[in-house]
Amino acid sequence: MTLESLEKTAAEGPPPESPATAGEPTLPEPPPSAEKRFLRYGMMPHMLCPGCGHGIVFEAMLRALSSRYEQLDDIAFVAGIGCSSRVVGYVDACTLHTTHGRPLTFATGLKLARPELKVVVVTGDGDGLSIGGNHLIHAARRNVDLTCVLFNNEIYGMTGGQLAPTTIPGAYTSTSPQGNAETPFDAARLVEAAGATYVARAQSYRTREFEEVFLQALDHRGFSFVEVMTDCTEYFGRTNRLGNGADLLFSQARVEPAIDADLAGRSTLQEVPPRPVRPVLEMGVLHESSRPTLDQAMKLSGAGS
Ligand SMILES: Cc1ncc(C[n+]2csc(CCOP(=O)(O)OP(=O)(O)O)c2C)c(N)n1
Ligand code: SF4
Ligand SMILES: [Mg+2]
Repeated sequence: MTLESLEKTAAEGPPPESPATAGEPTLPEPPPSAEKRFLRYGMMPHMLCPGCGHGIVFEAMLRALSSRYEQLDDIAFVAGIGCSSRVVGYVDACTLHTTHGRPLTFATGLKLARPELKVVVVTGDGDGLSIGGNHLIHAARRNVDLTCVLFNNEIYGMTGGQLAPTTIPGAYTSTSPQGNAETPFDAARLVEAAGATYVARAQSYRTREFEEVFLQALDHRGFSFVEVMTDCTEYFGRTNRLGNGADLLFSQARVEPAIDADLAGRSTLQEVPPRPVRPVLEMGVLHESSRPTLDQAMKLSGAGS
């Protein structure tokens, strides 16, 4: 159903009763919610699995954008390849679906050529930290004036659940059938050390906080990075027997000691099996600083003239 037809239905009210439903109460379809204004209806249905954390984060992104913008004509969304990267195709804005691991290179060129655009890169932990890891640290080092949102589901979702550089120790994946023996990256701290001037971490479990740091990142001048913990129900969840999408969200909450204590007494909470153990992660704004952006530094050196 298109946005226009939704609006038309909402304005006209319910269709006439058919004999089968005669007598039953019918309600008009609700008007589209604010964040749905920015959906590309022609791209529906989307390809995300039921319960996938990426959908929760994507909806939160749209909600944050709709709280700030009437239209998205001055924002360009750039993504690589992966289930996370795929979501930019569903935003009604300027979008660029690039090659695996390279969204930051396309985005850097775009920002230098069209400085008036706000550029937002959406990447995954495989896209941004494996094949694209080198581009990520250099974009941070150069302080390119853009926002990068990295959806970290600790696995390669799109290609069948392979080990990623973010997979937690002990986790089973299709390429670590004995359990992961490697030490994962701390994406946020890596990017901070490389020179990013705004770094935050959020969870799909608490979307309001994600929306807040996402908007702050958009306002920041320089390389802003938001790592958002999400869950792949199909591969990470099933392979590690962590339950369904809701169970996975609870397991995210339990890496925060304060929330864990609050949830521990609730009988509805399904116990998370002991392996793999999710590490306690710092959330919120982890770093904020200011220094010349790549375009400013180029102008100062005469390279950009
Ligand atoms: C050059 C190249 N190598 C490998 C692939 C296969 N590939 C596509 S997506 C992907 C991993 C994506 O993982 P991530 O970025 O974490 O996204 P997720 O699906 O987990 O959201 C891989 C290896 C590719 N498309 N191109
Ligand atoms: S494979 Fe995993 S990451 Fe990809 S859409 Fe399904 S649940 Fe989400
Ligand atoms: Mg991933």
